[in-house]
Amino acid sequence: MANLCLIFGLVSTFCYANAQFTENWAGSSSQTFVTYGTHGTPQSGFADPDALDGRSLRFTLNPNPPAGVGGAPAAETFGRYKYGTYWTRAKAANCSNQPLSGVVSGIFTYFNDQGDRNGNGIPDNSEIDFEWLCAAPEVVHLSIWTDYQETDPPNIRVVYRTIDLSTGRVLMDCYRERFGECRLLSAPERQPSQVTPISGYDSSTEYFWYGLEFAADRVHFMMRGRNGETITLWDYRGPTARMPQDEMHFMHNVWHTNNWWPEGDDGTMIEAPRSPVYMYVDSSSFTPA
Ligand SMILES: [Ca+2]
Ligand SMILES: [Ca+2]
Repeated sequence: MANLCLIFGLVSTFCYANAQFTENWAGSSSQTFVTYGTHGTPQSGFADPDALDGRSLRFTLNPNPPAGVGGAPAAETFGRYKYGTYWTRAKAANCSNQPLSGVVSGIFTYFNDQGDRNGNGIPDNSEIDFEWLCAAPEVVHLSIWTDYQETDPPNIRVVYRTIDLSTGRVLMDCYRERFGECRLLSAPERQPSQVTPISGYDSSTEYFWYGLEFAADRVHFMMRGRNGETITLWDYRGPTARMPQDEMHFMHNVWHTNNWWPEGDDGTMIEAPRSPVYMYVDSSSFTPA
């Protein structure tokens, strides 16, 4: 149906929901994404010499922003999607002028209407994430969420992988029902055990393509190396119960965290940024399976 929509140029909700799209962020607005944010500003069409087409979406996170993801400058698709392939060329927030800043850059899929379609008694939280802490820009955090309940502490269901991409070393493979806990994943849930390193990788100084293939039996996190080669970060083949069950918005954002710090730190690396912080998105696409 996607092809028919493209061939005939049909415009309907049905075609829109099924059409593949690419958003290069060259214009001042998008037909595919809504942008917003009270803790900063999304600016599409930003003149960016490092963007392939000279234009990007630049998120500015204001100095001294309130902590938390609410209010983050963000881009979110109007439509919701499930199985298919997602790619984004992006550069995460850089805080080298204040290395203890607690700032998260995210590329992710998300939907949460507090329903419980997987029937485990916990509100569903369908979400698949790439995230970077600016205090450790060589490390990528990958996660696959199914549930999140706003209790104290929160009741969560998430599988999680952390990789130092400058060395290719997998720092953590976990299943969690509580923050901080780490239950061992089964073998099909933690492949590959070692990732192809990218020499000098720094998510905050260089653009890279990050990709996600979501299928009924697989969540495949990928990126492209400097020569265009595809690198598998995590080829997750876990039980269906650990994969999102809803169609999700495709999103990007940047925000201040005051309770998440890099592994090995003692919680000092979560200062509020005192000057503006920027995340850049050059191109974003979704292709249905
Ligand atoms: Ca649930
Ligand atoms: Ca662009």
